[in-house]
This record gives sequence, C-alpha cells and structure tokens, in this order.
Amino acid sequence: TMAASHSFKRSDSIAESMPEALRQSRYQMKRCFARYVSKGKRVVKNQELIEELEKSMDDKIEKTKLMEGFLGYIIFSTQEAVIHPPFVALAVRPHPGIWEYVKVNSDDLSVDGITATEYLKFKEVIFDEKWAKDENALEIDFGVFDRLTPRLTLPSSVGNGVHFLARFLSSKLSENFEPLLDYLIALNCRGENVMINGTLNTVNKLQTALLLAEVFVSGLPKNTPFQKFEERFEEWGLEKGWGENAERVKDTLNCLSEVLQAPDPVNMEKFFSRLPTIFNIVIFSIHGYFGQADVLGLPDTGGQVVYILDQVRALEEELLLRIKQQGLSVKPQILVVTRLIPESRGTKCNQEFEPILDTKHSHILRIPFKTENGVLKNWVSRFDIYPYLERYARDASEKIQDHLEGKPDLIIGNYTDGNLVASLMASKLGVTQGTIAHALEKTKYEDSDIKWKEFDPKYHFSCQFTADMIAMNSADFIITSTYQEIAGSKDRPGQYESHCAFTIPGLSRFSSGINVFDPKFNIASPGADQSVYFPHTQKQKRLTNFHPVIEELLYSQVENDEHVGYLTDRKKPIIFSMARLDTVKNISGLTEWYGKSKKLRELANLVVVAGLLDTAKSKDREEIAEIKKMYSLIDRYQLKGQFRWIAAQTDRYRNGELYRCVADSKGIFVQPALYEAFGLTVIEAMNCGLPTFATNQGGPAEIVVDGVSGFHINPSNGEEASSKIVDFFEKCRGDGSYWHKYSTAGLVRIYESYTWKIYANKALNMGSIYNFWRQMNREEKQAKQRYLQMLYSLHFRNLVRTMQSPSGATSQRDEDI
Ligand code: UDP
Ligand code: LCN
Repeated sequence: TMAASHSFKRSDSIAESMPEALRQSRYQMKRCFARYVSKGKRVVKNQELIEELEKSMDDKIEKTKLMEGFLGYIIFSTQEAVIHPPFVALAVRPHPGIWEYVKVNSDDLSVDGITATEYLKFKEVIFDEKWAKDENALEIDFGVFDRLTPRLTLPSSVGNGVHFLARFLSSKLSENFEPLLDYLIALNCRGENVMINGTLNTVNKLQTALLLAEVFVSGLPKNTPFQKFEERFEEWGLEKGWGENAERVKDTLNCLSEVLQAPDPVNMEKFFSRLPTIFNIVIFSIHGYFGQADVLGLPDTGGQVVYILDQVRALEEELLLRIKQQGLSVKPQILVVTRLIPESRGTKCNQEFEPILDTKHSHILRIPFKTENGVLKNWVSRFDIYPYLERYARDASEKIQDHLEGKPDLIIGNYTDGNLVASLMASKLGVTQGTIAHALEKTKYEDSDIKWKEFDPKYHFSCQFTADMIAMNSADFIITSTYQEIAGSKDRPGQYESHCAFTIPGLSRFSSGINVFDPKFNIASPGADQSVYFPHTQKQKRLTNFHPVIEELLYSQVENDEHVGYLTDRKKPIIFSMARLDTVKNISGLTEWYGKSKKLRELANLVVVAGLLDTAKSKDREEIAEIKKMYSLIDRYQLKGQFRWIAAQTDRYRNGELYRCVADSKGIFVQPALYEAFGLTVIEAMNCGLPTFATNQGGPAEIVVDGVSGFHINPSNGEEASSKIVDFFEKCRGDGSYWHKYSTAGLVRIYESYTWKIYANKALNMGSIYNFWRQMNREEKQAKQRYLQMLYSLHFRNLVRTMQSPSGATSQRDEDI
C-alpha cells in the first residue's frame, strides 16, 4: 500500500496540522498509538509503524480512508519513531531532504513540534540516559554557519550546486565586481600571470581593455594563433589564457564583457569553465590494494579503484583539451596518492611511483604508513586505518609538494580515509577541496550510530562517522554519483541526508551535521571506459582473440576451480550478472529466483561471475557464507545444465568482450543488489548494448529509467523480478526487434548522461567555480575551519587514541557495498 500523494502544503507544519487530523480519527488513532507504546521504550522504523497502524484497524473501509488520508501520509513519511510511553516522537520526512520532528502524547493525542536536538536527546535516553541528560554533553551544530551561506530551497534542485552558485554569484557580483577583479589579477599559471595583470585594477579599465581587444581580434582571421597578437594584448594589460586563436579569444573576451555588463548564470558558468585555474590535481584513495593490475577482488579493493583510474584518464584528457584551448603550453599533473604496502602479495602496491596506463602525465604515488616503530608492512583493513592517517597526511603533503614542485590546485578525497587526509592537507595549504564517498558506512549498517558501541570494536564507527563529518564540512564541494546518494528518493533518505541530524550517544550529538541544500553538493555520475566497454555491434573493434577463452568459460562442459555448473542448450539467451560475492550484491538471490522459476529456466540460461568457488580459498567470512549458499542452491534446484558460476574475473578487456558475447546471445544483464551505491557494472553492461534489469535500491534506479532504457527489479521480491524477466524474453520471442529496442535505448541513456567526458567536464567546472567561491566566502570558511580544527584536535584525536586494538580483521573485506 502506498499513501495517496496528499496535498500537503509546505507552509503547514506537521505539528500544526496533525492535531486536527488526529481529532478526526480519534478512536483509531488512540488504538494505533496505544499499540506503538505497548512494547515500551524503543526505536521503531517506518515499516513497523505502518504495519502497526494497519493492524490497529479492523474495518476495511475505515482503514483505506485513514491510510489514504493525512494521517496515513504522516505515518508513511515517518522514517523513525522513538517511543517513550506515553510519548511517541516522530521523525517525519515529507519530502527529500526535509525533516520535521513532533512529539505525540498517546494518552491525550496532544502534539508538540520539537527540534532536532530534542528528538535526538529523546532517542539517546534509550541508549545512554546519563549522557543524554548531561547539559554539557558534546553537541555539534554546523548549522550555525548557515546564516552566512546561501542555501537551495527546492528538493528538486539538490545536487545542482554549480548552477545555483553561478546564479548566486551573478547577483552578488552585480553589486560589486571587486572580488572578481582581484581574483583575476591574482591568477597565475606556475608563477606567470594569466588573463589580466595588475594594470587593469578597476572594472572600468578592464571593460575598456576587453572592448578594444574584442574589436581587434574581430578583424583577424579566426584561426590566427594567440602568439601572433600576444604583444598587442600585453599593451592593454591582457595576458595569455584567453584562447588558442582569435576566434576562441574573442568568445572568451565577450563572455567576460557580458558578465561585467549584467551578470547572468549562463555566462558566469561558461567564464569559469574557461579560466586557467587547474593544472595539478591530487586524488587520495588511501586504503586497500590500489593498483592497475591483479588487485580487483583483493581486500577493500573494488569499484573505487576502477572509478579512480578511469576518472584520472578522463580528467587528464579534459585538462589537456582545456589547456590547449586556453592557448597555454603547460603540462598538467595528476597524482593518485595511496598507501604503499610492503607486503604486497604479488601486486605492485609496494612500488612508490607508477605511471598510469593510457595517460601522459598521471601517476600513482604510494606512501607507506609509519609509526614510531617504522613502516607498517601489511595491509590494514579500512576500518582500522585511523591511527595512521595524521602522520600519513604530513608525509604525503611533503612528498606531493616535492613531486609537483609546489602546491596542487585541487585536492580530491575518496572514501572516509582519503577525505580526512584531503581535509587536513587542503586546510593546511589553503587549497580547494572536493570529496567523494563511494559509500558512507553509516547508512549501510542499520542503527550503527545509536548502537555504535556494539559495532565499535570491529568497525571503529566512532572514528569513521566523526571523520566523515569533518570531511563533508571542510569540503568546498562534494561530488556524488546520483541524486539518491544525496537526498534519496521519495521513500528512502539519501546517504548524505541521513547525516543531517544524528547522534552517537555517549560521544557526540550532531544536531546539524550536513545540509543537503548546501550548494556544495553536485552530481557527476561516472561512466565506463568506452574503449573497453563498447557496443557488441561494433564488429571491427571486437576483441575476437578472447573468443576461445570466453567460449570455454561459458560453454565448456567441464567443471574446475574456475567454473562450476554447465550449459547444455547454448541456443538459449544468457541472463548474466557479475559482482563481488557479498551478501548485499545478492548474487545468490538471483540464483534462487532463477532456480524457482520454471518459465525462466525454459527461456534462458543463467551465468554469474562472482567471488571464489572454494570456501577454503576465501578469507572473508561473508564470502564464505555466500559460497556455501551457492552450492546449496545448485543442489536444491538442480541447476546444472542451465547454470554456470564463474569465479571473479580481473581482466577488464576480457570482461568487456564477455558482456558483448552475452549480448550476442540476445541475453540480458541483471544487477540484483539489495542496495547499490552507484553500480558500475550497470553502466558497463549498458555500454556493451546489453538490456539491463537493475535493482531499484540505490544508484541503478536512477541510471535505468524503468521500461524505457531498461527495467527496475525489486530485490526483495524475487517472484516479481522473475516474471518481469520472463515477460521480456517472451516478448523477444514474439518480436524480433524487441531486444534491440532496449539494447539501443540503454546506449542512448548512457551517451546522454553517463560518460566520463561529461563527468570530467563537470568536475573541472566545480574545481574552478568553488575555487573562486571559497575566496569570496572567506569569512565563513575561516570560522568553520576553526571549528573543524577544534573538533579534530579535541575530539577526533581522542577517539583515535582510545581506539581499541584493531579488529584483527587482517584480511577480510567486510561488507563493502
Ligand atoms: N569486477 C570485475 N570482476 C569481478 C567483479 C567485478 O572486474 O569479478 C569489476 C566490475 O566490472 C566493476 C567493478 O569491479 O568495474 C565493480 O564495481 P561496482 O560499482 O559494480 O561495485 P563495487 O564492487 O564497487 O561495490
Ligand atoms: C563503490 C560502490 O559501492 C559502487 O556502488 C560504486 O559503483 C563504486 O564504488 C564506484 O563509485
């Protein structure tokens, strides 16, 4: 059941309108709230609240009326309730990013609006009463800085930070251009002036120079190189950077003239995208085994590595293009900074410096973890990494500046560890900082904030969540993959959103952690390397030399330590999936759906690439459990003959060809995860022209438009998922063009929104505009920086110091999704 989309006005607060609604259904509501409080003090989630509400009513008509009415709407929108008989405090989320807290007395149904702090305290009492009642318990409120910063207001604009900022800057600058003028004068490229020099020290002078120069270049042939008129420009106070030739220079001059005449967001964004501000980029991805070969599948090494290597290639390409268009001749540099692991298990993770394949100027720089006892030799789980990071940040900062012969122009962090180190370094050096979180762990483990004490010995979430808050708040901009990562969907809060108000009872209460309406949030979705993942129809590019191996992988009748099960009817299309063998990836779920569906088994074969095939070889307890489950499913459903399970594959070129061979069979790709942050495999499959069925939980739900560019499946409803797939194959049988329709629609979707080219363009635009914004917004930035430093040195360091001895999880790859 879904609540009717109620005509709830933003202006009516729930606290104001709820009492009247309660009065109208007083009898049922008393019964419902009596049920809520009957089990005593506790925290209850949305699902249970709805079930209890349904159970509290017998009359069917009454029930429907109520569920579809305002009260139903409130309960459906309530993410969580804290029960404290006779009180029930509700955390209501009427729209993505918008929260309201109310307290209902179950005896007399009186309603009071409460603040986030009051709500959190209410919750804390259940877990740590003494601390909850301590007036001087640590409360962190980043919201106090909100007064100084502009905020978006529409949930639909969340994630469009750059556009919003361009708009905001337009109105700000129209009052006063000085900040932009100062900024332009100070710009330099490795010590040399660019764009304008100090002689153009008033807006008037600048405008005149722009005018003169524009008239001048208009008279030149379009392709006249800048060098030809460089001297003329200097006389006017204009330096290089405007463009490579007369045409480009003219366009950039005109763009700034337009901005100075009457600033508008379109020209503002365009102008910043043309400014030569970024040449050297540092990207932190610290944990794991970070390498270019033989690392996928090793502990803590998954999509993040793929993402970063592809990102670097795309950023370098875009940087080179921009530098050329700016008419400059500098070489950009990108450093991916990771940990050097001396005991590197045959990988190159013990090498300090490694050029990145398919790039000209990008490298991996590895720096070891050091303690007073010297260099740490073995891999450390990302959950145990905190004690090493401060020292690492110092060592890294030094090494990086040696390599770059100066400061970077932009620092980007990945995941908690990379983001924390990026924050430390960026604030020390005064460099623009971007953060990326491939997954925020808090949202992955239910109640891991309030129940942190249970988790802490193994996961050290006290450190992780605090580090995440420091990084999010110190970042100038945050790159996310999808809207849902920030603000979720109608029914489910986003990863960042779940940090807007939360508490770690006994340690700290974040009454305002991060605001998803902050213009620092931006969506730039990753793509897939299109030289590896290209459509199966591009015959001349196909990597046919892999075909014999792939033929063996898919169709040989042998079972060995690389594949189990076999396919007897090779005329059937293949249902394909590939992922790490973690519980959340739900490969065993897909296998079970297939096993259960007679129709599906008639129509298609199932092939999965996942994990290891032998429990004795795995060191990851979750993977071991999944391996066992897979074998029991093969047995229970007698899958052999229709099913092939292939061990994890690490060669991405071969994997690309494998997706395409599946497409040749007129097969499909299924991503059945219980939750997926982004889902690179979905993008890879679609790039190869495979019609895709993807989980509706997380990023894939946004990548695929259901019924248009692929299909959504609900991972917790296997029957429904199977019948959707059956339906597809049946339609394909009846209509030869049906398969092609979805194959093509998937590609169209990719090309318009999910390519690395689009990503790189957006990311560099962010770097450029936030670089300016952080200077304009210097006062807020400084105040916040001070607050963050205090939090770091008085609180975070203590958490790290008292961190119990590492989890001993020496080689497990815990629940990374
Ligand atoms: N992958 C692989 N071999 C495997 C399983 C996965 O090469 O056996 C690759 C896959 O092609 C993708 C990445 O690992 O590029 C997984 O990224 P995704 O976003 O799907 O999930 P993550 O592992 O990051 O949770
Ligand atoms: C980590 C994840 O969990 C995936 O969902 C992403 O696709 C991957 O990183 C790349 O961002």
